[in-house]
Amino acid sequence: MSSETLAVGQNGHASYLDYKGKHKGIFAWILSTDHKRIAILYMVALLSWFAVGVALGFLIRLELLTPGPTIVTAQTYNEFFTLHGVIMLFIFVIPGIPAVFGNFFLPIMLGAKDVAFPRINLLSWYLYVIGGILVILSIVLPGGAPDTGWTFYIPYSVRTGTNMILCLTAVFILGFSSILTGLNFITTIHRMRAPGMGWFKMPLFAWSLYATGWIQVIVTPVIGITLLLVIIERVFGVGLFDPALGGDPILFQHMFWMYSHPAVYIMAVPAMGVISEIIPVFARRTIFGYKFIAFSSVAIAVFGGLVWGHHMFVTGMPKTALFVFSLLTFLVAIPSAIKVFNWTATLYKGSIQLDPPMLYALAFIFLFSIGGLTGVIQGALSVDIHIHATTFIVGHIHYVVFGTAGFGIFAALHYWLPKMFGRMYNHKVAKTAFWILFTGFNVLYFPFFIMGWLGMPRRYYEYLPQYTIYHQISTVGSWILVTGLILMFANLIKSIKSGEVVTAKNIWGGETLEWTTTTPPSHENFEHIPTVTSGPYDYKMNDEPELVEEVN
Ligand code: HEM
Ligand SMILES: [Cu+2]
Repeated sequence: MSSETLAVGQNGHASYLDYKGKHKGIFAWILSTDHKRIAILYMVALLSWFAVGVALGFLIRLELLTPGPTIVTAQTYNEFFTLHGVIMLFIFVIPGIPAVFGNFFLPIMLGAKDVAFPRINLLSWYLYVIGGILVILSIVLPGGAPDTGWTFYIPYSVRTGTNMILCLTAVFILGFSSILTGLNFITTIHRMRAPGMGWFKMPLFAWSLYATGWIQVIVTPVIGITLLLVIIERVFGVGLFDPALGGDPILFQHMFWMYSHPAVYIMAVPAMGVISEIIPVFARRTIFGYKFIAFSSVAIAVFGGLVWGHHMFVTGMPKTALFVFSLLTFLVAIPSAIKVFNWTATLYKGSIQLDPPMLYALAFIFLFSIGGLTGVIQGALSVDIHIHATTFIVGHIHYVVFGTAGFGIFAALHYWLPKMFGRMYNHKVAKTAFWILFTGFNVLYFPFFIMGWLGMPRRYYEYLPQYTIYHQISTVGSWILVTGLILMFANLIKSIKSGEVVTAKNIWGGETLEWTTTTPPSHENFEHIPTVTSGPYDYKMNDEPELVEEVN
């Protein structure tokens, strides 16, 4: 950090970036228990992994440019899509928003000095890093990178000779990191809200982390145990899942999806929380239906735990089970639709400002709607039998996961990064990058729906010539998308180094507590713990942000 960045807070305390504790240099960061520093540690690690994941996605698309072999062998292709899925899901979007923005802003938004268990918080980060290192080892050690797909389906995951144990252990450890973060946030929300901040005066981002925390704590142990059992089966040859040993492969699928469906909400609900913060600020209106948004997070957490069977419609489940899982899947769409309705109602008659965070928030609503509606299509039994294991599903995955958690992270970066570092990015570049990214996204992923509908299987290295046109459009889309990503990150990184200094506390004109602290916040967040008297979005129409001029 240059000395300029280390703006001394208006209350005379040094900012958290500048704070001098017991340790020096890098140790002042990797041994810090300050939630804000831990958030930055997570951010650096997460975004580096994202770059790796994107590179793999880019290579997968390059391979699919022509119907036959293009750049790699079939085995390498299998490793690519496995690692791409494992990295993007378990290392990028699942920890994503809670680990970075939850850590940084939850305590501040509640008027607290830190999370409930700061040391456990640091431990979560270490577990996260260890999990990541194990994934790297599984790639580079002899034996070869995992090639089962991110779902680790039995029996192949028991029989393949690749480094499965390392990879499974990695996901197991990453799960612990996730559980500890969830536990920490639940306790923080219960115990550390500022005086006056009742449950319904809590920002919606806090509600979303609360619901997410419970999902993390309840369902993550299920995947932990499941993967442990696969390891035991591989090492000792006990027949738990592999039919050749007398096991039941369908049991594995049940256990896997009992976690992995709710995991979608571990990714999406915090992103919905971010969007619920951004929309009222840039529409200059009180959020419509606060309680509906808050409770729909909880409803999603509850119903999301009951629908895992929709991943298994073709496994020969009893008809009653098929019917019940399909019905519940339709029901879970309701709380999601409630959120979309409330965001839209907030926008209606608002005075909308299309600053970069708002552009990402609006894109989120659009992409999430496509992802959600295609999910309802897949939830219909007869249709799913036709499109199961086609690229239609991969299209849906990307709209739902990348479109929500990914765009949620981008929205949050543009909204909160200036607060975190006290420097503003270039708005024109940010908007240009957004449009390139948004165009690339749709050109890349929309063809997945069409060719999947026509029968193109997912995870295939080669394809019949009639699919060529869709694959080529999609690959061109990946080039556009990656251009947008590079531009977006270059702009943000440049801003941290040399962007215009921002000292205003309330950069966008928000009403939540993080906008009452200095920019960047001081080590202890607040000089005095605030007493909360009004709701989080009591929007006064004539409130103006302190920094309104465009920074170019
Ligand atoms: C947040 C970002 C992303 C997430 C969470 C994500 C997640 C995933 C997951 C879970 C799969 C596995 C699907 C399966 O099991 O069949 C997958 C496949 C794929 N991803 Fe991504 N992805 C992301 C970004 C990208 C990017 C940036 C690209 C391209 C530049 C990309 C291209 C692909 C392709 C082409 C496949 C299909 C592989 C195949 O079916 O053979 N993804 N992605
Ligand atoms: Cu699901």
